[in-house]
Amino acid sequence: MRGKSEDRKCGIRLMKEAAAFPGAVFFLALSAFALLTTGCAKKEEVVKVGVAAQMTGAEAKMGSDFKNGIGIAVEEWNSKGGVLGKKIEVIVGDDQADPKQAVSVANRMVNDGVAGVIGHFNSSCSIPASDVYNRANLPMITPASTNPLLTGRGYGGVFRVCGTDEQQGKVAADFARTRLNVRKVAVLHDKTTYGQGFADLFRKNLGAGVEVVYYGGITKGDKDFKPVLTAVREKHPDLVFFGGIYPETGLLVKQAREINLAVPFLSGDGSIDPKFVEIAGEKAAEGTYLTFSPDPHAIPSAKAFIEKYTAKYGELGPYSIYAYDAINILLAAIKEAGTTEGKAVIGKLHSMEFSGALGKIRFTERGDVSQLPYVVWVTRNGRFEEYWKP
Ligand code: ABU
Repeated sequence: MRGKSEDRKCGIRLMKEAAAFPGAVFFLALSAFALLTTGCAKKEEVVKVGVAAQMTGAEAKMGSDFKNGIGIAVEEWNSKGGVLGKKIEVIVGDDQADPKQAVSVANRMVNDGVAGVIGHFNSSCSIPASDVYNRANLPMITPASTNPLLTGRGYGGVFRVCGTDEQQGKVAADFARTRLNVRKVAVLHDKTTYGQGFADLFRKNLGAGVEVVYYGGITKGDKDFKPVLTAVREKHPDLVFFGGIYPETGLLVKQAREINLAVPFLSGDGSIDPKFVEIAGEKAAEGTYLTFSPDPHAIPSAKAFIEKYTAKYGELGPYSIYAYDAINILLAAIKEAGTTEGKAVIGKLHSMEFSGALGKIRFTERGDVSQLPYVVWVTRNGRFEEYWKP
């Protein structure tokens, strides 16, 4: 019989192994089998929870941010005995920001017997994966997927602790029209569910006084955006909006400056990460606007988590604290339900009010948070600071 501290070590080792390789859930299954046969962990002795996001590739920073926030929460729960009298084990799934991989990860999570999943990051992954979780009555809470469709299909067990692009698109458009007083806007997106959806909601909310002089998609993973930026420059916009994630936002901003397209850029929550500045370069990134929720450093209930996170991992990732709240809500619902049975846990998630690091969280019938404001941030000297509130 192995001791409790050894069980905990096993859980941490699984997480590290899983994060290190693409197709991590498959690898994890092999690792788990080996551990079971050596007696390191017995299936019935743990409650498994899943974290699913891109753990490898250009956006891997976002997956790490999830994993780090969840790791802190699970350590806290395990130090107090776990949940339902069992230790909690985190199963990591690498969806590689790819919708097909996300479905494969979701199936593996179901087969592995997790009690719920925190994830995914990309709306284009969360939406198809949620079909799998819904069929299995498995609760899913995304920290970061903002596309409205995710919670718009009547799936009772799909939740998010972030806002939606309906909110974010309106705030971005109000800012462009009333604060920047733009008259001509170029709208770019990365052709993903999130990127194009956000761009379309931004465009919809601009109103009649603002002309969209250029609208088009770029391809994720491409490295040369100068042809599209040259076409944008010929339309003389006052502002370039981009719906997408920081690897492409960084390159777009950098290359825009290189071809003397000097107008401001406006993007959103998928780009507000130090990696954006690293890719664009501090000089090119200066003055870029980004919509996101308000600074958690100003929220008293977030202080303890932020201190713990920064001491362990360095700078807080944009969605680390959302992942922390999401796993805590899931574990609190399991505890209140007194079981890991999916329908019972989902019922608790709908009825409970949770005091999280970000404040009080209650889910609407759709599974959205009842309130989450957006503000506009600006990039100054390589850092992000709050700039405008609607
Ligand atoms: N919300 C930012 C990026 C994640 C997504 O919704 O695709």
